Amino acid sequence: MRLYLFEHCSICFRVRMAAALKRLHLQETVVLEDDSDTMTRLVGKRVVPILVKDDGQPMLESMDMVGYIDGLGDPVLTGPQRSEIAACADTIVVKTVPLTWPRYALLGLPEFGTVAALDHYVVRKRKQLGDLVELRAKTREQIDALIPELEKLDRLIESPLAVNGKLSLDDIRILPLLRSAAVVKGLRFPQKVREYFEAMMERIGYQPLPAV
Ligand SMILES: N[C@@H](CCC(=O)N[C@@H](CS)C(=O)NCC(=O)O)C(=O)O
Repeated sequence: MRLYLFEHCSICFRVRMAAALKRLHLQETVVLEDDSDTMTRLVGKRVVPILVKDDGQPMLESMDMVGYIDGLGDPVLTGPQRSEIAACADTIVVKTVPLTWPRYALLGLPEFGTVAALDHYVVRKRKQLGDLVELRAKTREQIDALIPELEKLDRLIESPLAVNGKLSLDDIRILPLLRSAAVVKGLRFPQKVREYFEAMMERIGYQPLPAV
């Protein structure tokens, strides 16, 4: 199986996380940000993640990929899900985007491995969100807006090794968002969020991305 991804992409990280929890090796291809041709050739549009199964069939939806991977052998994502966690994930995404999108461009990630790829990202994100430097200058307010959402999550976390006490799809919803938020230097996770982030990243064998 081969996963096409961007290193910074939290949705791609869902799939990598599921594979790591299953101790299943995924071949990975990091697509250059401006390499729309590779994505279009595989699935007819510009999107990642793309999981190409061993039979050559591509999958397009990350949660389907997670379900597919978890269904190989004994499933591990068998715990209960809570609607409060999904709701929390939805608000955390909204509050982290203005912090994380302007920073990914600074991290030297492989999808930005050429000047053209990096500029392609900056131009696209500027159209969607505004000037990235101006956004970074608003870091303090953006962190202040995010903290209450992380505190809500903090109150919901049941164990450092599973947000609901037993691994579930909610962990797949939450951990990739924390990995993204952790690129923000100066953002301090509340205690249970920090313990969960550190324990889960260690469990799946991933280092956090650099923080800037
Ligand atoms: N429904 C898809 C959504 C995937 C998605 O939104 N991917 C983003 C990742 S950055 C994307 O490909 N955006 C288009 C782009 O970067 O041009 C899934 O969950 O797998």
